[in-house]
Amino acid sequence: GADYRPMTESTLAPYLAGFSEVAAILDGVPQDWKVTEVGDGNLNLVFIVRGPKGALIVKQALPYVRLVGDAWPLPLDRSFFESQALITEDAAAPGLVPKVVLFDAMQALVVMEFLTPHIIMRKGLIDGVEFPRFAATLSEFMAQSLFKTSDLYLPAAEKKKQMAVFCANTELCRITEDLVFTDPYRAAKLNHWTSPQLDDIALELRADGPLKAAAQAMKLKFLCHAEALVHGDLHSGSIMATSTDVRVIDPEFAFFGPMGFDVGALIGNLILAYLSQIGHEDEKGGRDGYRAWILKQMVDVWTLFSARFVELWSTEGKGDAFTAELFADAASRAALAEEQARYMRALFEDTLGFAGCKMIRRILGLAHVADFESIADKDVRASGERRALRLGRDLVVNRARFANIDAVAAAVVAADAT
Ligand code: SR1
Ligand code: MG
Repeated sequence: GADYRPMTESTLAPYLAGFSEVAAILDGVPQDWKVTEVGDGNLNLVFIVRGPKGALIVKQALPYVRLVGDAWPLPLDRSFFESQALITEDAAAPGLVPKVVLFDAMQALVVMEFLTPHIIMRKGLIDGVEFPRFAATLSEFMAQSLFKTSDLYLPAAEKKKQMAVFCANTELCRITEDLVFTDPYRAAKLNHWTSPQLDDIALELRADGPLKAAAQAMKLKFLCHAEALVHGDLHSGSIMATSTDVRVIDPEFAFFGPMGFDVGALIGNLILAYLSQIGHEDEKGGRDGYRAWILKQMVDVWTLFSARFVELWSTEGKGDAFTAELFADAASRAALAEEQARYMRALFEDTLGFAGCKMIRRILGLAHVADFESIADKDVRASGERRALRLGRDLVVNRARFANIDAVAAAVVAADAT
């Protein structure tokens, strides 16, 4: 809009002074508020505002992709989708996302709860930090937020109403469609990788017919399987954690899509964290214990998520799909259990396919991850990335061949040993 202006550390406090709900949390007067811009993501401005009594986060959309610059315009309304998704997720999974204090459409800005002393989980994964509440929290978050926005829980009309809100998040979906599912497999201008170490494998994957066909099958699911409100960017940089608390942040890519896209993003990023440990060994010796912790999180998060999802379906399945009154007798309930197992198997295969796509895009596409980028020795970095590319391909192409999550864990260990 004409009145939109990107905030600065000087202009934010006077602007916020106009909102009593903000002033009530910060306390004091705007002159006392200390504002620091801390955004290091790909898209937005992020400020911490500290007052005498409390602190808040202010996240403001820029009209372009921060990572690339103003040559790549991006709609400001993504902050609306982020605020709506946070509210919907908080209703489905209370306490697992930051509370929204204020959304201002004109300034494309969300004011929300400041999480402290939380750190971005990706940073913790690089530094070898364990987060004891990770698997329990993320499995609960995904089970609740995906189930409660699906046709298994919502009346059809209500789901369609929610879909109508999020279906306008087309530009952010478009980023994913291009950057995750297409660009890594073609000569896209913004692609880059550790060169020359990965030049051969980058070209090999671009010529890999079965991989390209399988990645496009995943893209088609992303485009047309409107199963639930997905976070849309659920990697370890979208998680903030301490030793006692874990929260999910940043759902600006939210839309109604395939559930496996969230679960796969999470699992793919855990695998990237695992395979990048080779670059983060410390002087005290190896990271084997930490590798084992990461792998256990991957197994636990799938195991807990799938069990919780089926439990919610069995106890709260009041949506228009699988109409509860059809399953009143024991024989019908047994048939329902079989169908639930088939559904979870399909979701598992989607999860693996999306995980593999996410791994490949973070190594050959535009947006990389600090897990690998922070490894100074390019040979070491590329050795881990090469393993991740091979395993990513295997997950996408052979997703139907993995018997269970333990088989995936075994493949991760085998990949790391090559
Ligand atoms: C141009 S935006 C690049 C990436 O950053 C976000 O975190 C999403 O993952 C997106 O694909
Ligand atoms: Mg983000």
